Amino acid sequence: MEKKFKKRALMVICALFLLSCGETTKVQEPSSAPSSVPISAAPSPATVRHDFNGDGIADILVGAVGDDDGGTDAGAAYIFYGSTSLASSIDASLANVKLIGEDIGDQFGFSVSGVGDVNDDGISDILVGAPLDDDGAAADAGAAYIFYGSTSLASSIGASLANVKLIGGAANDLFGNSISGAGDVNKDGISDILVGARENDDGGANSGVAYIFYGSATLASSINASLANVKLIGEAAGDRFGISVSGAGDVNKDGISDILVGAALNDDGAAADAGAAYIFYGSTSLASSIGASLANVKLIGEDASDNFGFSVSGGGP
Ligand SMILES: [Ca+2]
Ligand SMILES: [Ca+2]
Ligand SMILES: [Ca+2]
Ligand SMILES: [Ca+2]
Repeated sequence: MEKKFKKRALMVICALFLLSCGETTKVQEPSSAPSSVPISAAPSPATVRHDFNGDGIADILVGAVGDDDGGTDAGAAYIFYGSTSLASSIDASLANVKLIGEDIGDQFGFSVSGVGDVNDDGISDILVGAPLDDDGAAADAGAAYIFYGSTSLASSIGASLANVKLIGGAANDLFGNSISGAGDVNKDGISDILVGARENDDGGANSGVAYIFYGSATLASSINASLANVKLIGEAAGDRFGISVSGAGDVNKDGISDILVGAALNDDGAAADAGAAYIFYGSTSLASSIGASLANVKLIGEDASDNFGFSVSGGGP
């Protein structure tokens, strides 16, 4: 166990080192940076946030990218229900629900988040990313899975049984490397979701993108990234826009939820890889494609290689 921990710590150090090596260095693959997952709270219209089994108590999610139940490194995510009598130590085998990755090497669970009630049935839902999933255009396009919360979730659920599978648009996009609830960014009364694909090339090689999918009572069971409601596109090659995403709450107090996207290798600060983070205000009339240069607010890293924006989180709904 200690050996495993040391290995993990070494991986994190290596990951941080790689990230600071500039645009010519590829950002670490998910396999070497499980600890970089931004775990962020998402706004939810429900009275109790992230209550996945509808008992009025908040629940939690934990990812395990190296779990082998679905094949080597298929990955898994665990749901533990909140309770007034949680034990001081709980083995993962005692989780209330285990969600299991589909295929070898998917790294399902690289990112996990409660996302509010995206299908408008009154119960909070669950989003899990698998950035090395290969079901999209080609290898490592990535995927993210929505599981609807329920008073009767099974104790073990394969990802192929997810209610909705969101599928990356192009090879090596790493769609699902970051995910989050978005709050209700289009103000239609239903929670929306965010999915980052930090190595998408639409704004230049590895500029990265972040997608907004609007919640709906009639989501299809499989949705390609090309059908996202809004696509936010990184400014410049190598920015890794979408390395982190989060609902931001309503930061400009106009009554609509806003969102936050990090781009840890953006170069607009003092020097290379200072990093940046962008705030996009929610609106009833968001364009379907928005370049990051049109963000409402750009937060800019201080010094070279700061990697500002590596993680982001909102302060509340
Ligand atoms: Ca609960
Ligand atoms: Ca729901
Ligand atoms: Ca909405
Ligand atoms: Ca707002």
